Amino acid sequence: MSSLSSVDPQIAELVKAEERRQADTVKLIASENYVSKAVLEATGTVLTNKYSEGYAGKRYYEGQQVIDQIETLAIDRAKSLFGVNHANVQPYSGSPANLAVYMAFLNPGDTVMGMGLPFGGHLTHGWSVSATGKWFNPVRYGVRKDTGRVDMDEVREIALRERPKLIFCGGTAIPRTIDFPAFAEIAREVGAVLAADIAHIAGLVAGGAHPSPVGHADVISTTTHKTLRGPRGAMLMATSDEHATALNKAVFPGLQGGPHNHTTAAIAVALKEASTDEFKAYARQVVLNAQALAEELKGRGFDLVSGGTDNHLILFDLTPKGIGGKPAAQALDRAGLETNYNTVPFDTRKPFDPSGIRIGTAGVTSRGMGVAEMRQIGAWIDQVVTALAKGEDEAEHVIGRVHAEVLELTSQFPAPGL
Ligand code: DSN
Repeated sequence: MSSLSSVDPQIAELVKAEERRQADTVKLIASENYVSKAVLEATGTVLTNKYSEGYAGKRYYEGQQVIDQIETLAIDRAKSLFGVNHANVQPYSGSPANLAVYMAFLNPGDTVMGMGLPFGGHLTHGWSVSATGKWFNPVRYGVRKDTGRVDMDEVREIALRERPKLIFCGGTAIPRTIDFPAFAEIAREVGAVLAADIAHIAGLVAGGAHPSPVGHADVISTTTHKTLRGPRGAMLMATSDEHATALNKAVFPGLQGGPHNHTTAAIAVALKEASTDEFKAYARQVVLNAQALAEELKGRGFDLVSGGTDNHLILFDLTPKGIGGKPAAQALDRAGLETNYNTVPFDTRKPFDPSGIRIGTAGVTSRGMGVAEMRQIGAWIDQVVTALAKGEDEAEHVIGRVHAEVLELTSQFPAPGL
């Protein structure tokens, strides 16, 4: 970063500080990962200088000789990796991608059905504070209180009653396998478009560690930076060509201007990386690690939503431990264990001070950590949380000790790209 250091040493120092922080921390945020050096390099290229409104072969600016090739490569790699006929790699991120799905299929006021935010859905699946909940008519499904899992009979009942035009499955805090065929059957029965939001599990789907929505969902929306381990970006895909034009038009000119070409190139690189056997092994290990960590936490008396996990994500309720999710997440962060506080289904507390914590294993698995390290991390989480429940003084001592041990562990597992 020699140019950055001389032009803007302040920003250069802050970037270095963030790099150090990421290296020294056990990243357990379920939606984050570490991209490869190749992905980082692609994002920092001259492609950022170019405007390319439109699509390959039909742009509104000249000079697309190279950009067209890059975007076509990204599209072809997405189609081949996920086994779809159509891919659009231009959405800036997950929320704009989902908004494009509304733009393609709905008119303002139409009914959309999605998982409620407190149950693990996403804001853009029709939650009240989102434009999607204000401009459309949202109806919601959740999970059963006794199982912590989606009840497909209940989903069907709501769909038959409310007749949504669009149904979202998937979300941000779902530790269990999404039953795409069952959602597809319900969508067909009520004549709705089914959108599978696989943002969290895209890498697992690509690596064969979670069933694919291809052949079931009409549209598949995903970010590219979570388990898929690409740059911050998103894609919209469709099994068939039927909806290709509507989706493309919704992204541009419906919602966006010029695509971020440097991101498109980095998405292409990430998709190439995700098509390797090494990535398949990574995806399997992400799940094995999450299951080992879940078992460790369960054995230590943690209340896991749905009792465990089928994917990369674990959600637990700290109510039985006698503290809230926020103070626990803050204490864990001071110990070098980075998580986020999260609502749990039927939470009686507010989203900014909820009962739960959400963790995931995509980042730690990218560093090469395995089951033994997951057990250690589970023990640390328990030690910090238990100490915090006893009071701040007790906690400070334990946090200091755990932090020193975390630094020792992270030094043995260098993160990709750093
Ligand atoms: N912010 C993402 C997550 O953490 O799951 C969803 O948008």
